[in-house]
Amino acid sequence: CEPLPRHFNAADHFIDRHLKEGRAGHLAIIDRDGEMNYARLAERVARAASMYRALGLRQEDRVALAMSDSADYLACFWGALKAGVVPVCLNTLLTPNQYHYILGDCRAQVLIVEQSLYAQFAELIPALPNLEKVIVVNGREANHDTLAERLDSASLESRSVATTCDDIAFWLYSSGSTGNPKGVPHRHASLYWTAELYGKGVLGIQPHDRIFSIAKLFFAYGLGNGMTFPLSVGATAILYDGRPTPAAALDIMERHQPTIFCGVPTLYAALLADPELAQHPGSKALRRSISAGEALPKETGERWEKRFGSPILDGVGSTEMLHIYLTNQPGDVQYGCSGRPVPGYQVKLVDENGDDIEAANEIGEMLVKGPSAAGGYWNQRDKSLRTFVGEWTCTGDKYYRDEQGRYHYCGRSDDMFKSGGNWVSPFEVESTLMQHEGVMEAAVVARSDDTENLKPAAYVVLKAAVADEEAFSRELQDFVRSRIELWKYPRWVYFVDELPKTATGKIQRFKLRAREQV
Ligand code: 3SK
Repeated sequence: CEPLPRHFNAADHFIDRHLKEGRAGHLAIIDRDGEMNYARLAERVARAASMYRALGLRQEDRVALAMSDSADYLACFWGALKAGVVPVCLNTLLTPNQYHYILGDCRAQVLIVEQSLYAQFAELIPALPNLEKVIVVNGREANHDTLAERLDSASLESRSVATTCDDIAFWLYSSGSTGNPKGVPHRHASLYWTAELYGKGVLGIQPHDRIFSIAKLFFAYGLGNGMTFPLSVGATAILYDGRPTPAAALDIMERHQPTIFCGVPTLYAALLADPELAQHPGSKALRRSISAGEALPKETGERWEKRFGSPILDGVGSTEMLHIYLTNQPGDVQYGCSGRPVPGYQVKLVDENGDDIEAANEIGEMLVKGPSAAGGYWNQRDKSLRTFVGEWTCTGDKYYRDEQGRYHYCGRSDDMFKSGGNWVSPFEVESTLMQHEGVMEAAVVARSDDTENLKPAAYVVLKAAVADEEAFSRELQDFVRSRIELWKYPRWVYFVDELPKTATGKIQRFKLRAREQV
């Protein structure tokens, strides 16, 4: 990778550059309020930058954004970077307790909050010693200013603060499966690198593309897909501020004809299970679909490709690495595996002693190295030391590499277990269960049998109810037994309506492990 110049402000690159390079009239955003071109977006960003200065925020001060995906979000995010202020992007699905923790942890001085979310914050606001000002978006609450008033009365700030490429640009919070979320500060340069290496390098994004991301902008996956990738080339971001249901996704596909669709496995599966999809025209312009968050079941990829004519590129990323670093690539898709490293990133596998695994087909923990890695967690020395080891970031995922150099997911390091001395990858059992036509989703965990030995137990969401659950669970057990090694078949099968998941859609197996019986 060519190094970036020392002085680099990402707002110059992603926003103002388009005016200098003749793309002022290109369509930047389609959102709840209509369309906005790059000239208008740059103006809103400039006004937001002066709004922050007028609020008394200085370089490196933090502003918390609890906002829906919209042009207002982009104005507040990029205006902050332009002013050297650091936005902390809040997940809009959290509880007041979680917001209390995060706002205390990041010490934001200003909170910009969507009116529809205000009730979650109302009682916390007086109890946060660092919070000086609240601005409400898309409505009015108490005696707080509204974003519209603030932006309309702000002057046009054309200069960006002279940040360096290594200055912290923004924070995300990584939810993890247990404990409090961890603040992950990211650099200005990291935004540039994810867009160059994955957005351009893998997706081949072009100025005429229209991108629609099911994942919201406050997720690392959504931030790249729905914001930095389109803005890196002067393309169009289709932003949706509602719940990302299959019906909403279909409606947006039809109305706005995205060329690139960024989904997650559960949504792809739900779309394919939706009887409306069979008749639905979807987007005729679709040329790329991508998936991350969880491993994409093979059948989902195959069925989607058959239905829409273009493959799903399944990839793996993390909040710590900011976006995808391992992926299937156009022309090199093998469903059921995570593909190869994105050019510009390196991955390696290590054994329990931390020694590199060179041999093919041996399972080890995956570490990744690349220019978009965070430097550590905020205020969490022990967790940072365990995760960020020199130039490498530990992923907590177990993988093996096949003879062709493709990486195959085996499960979270914490989820793998030994049964009778043999390794069980819950992911492998789940993938096998999902090959059964009646199964929508499955999660597998270890459970002790009468002899205190660990055996696989499966929690299964069915596509449709079955008349005889006992007979069907035997059918599923036989199905798995006939496809993978004998010790891996689930000794217990529980039918559930849904699986416990994090806000990012990752299955919380620890919650299932804690259950005695469903
Ligand atoms: O969960 C993922 O796979 C992911 C992908 C891209 C960016 C961020 C994340 C967490």
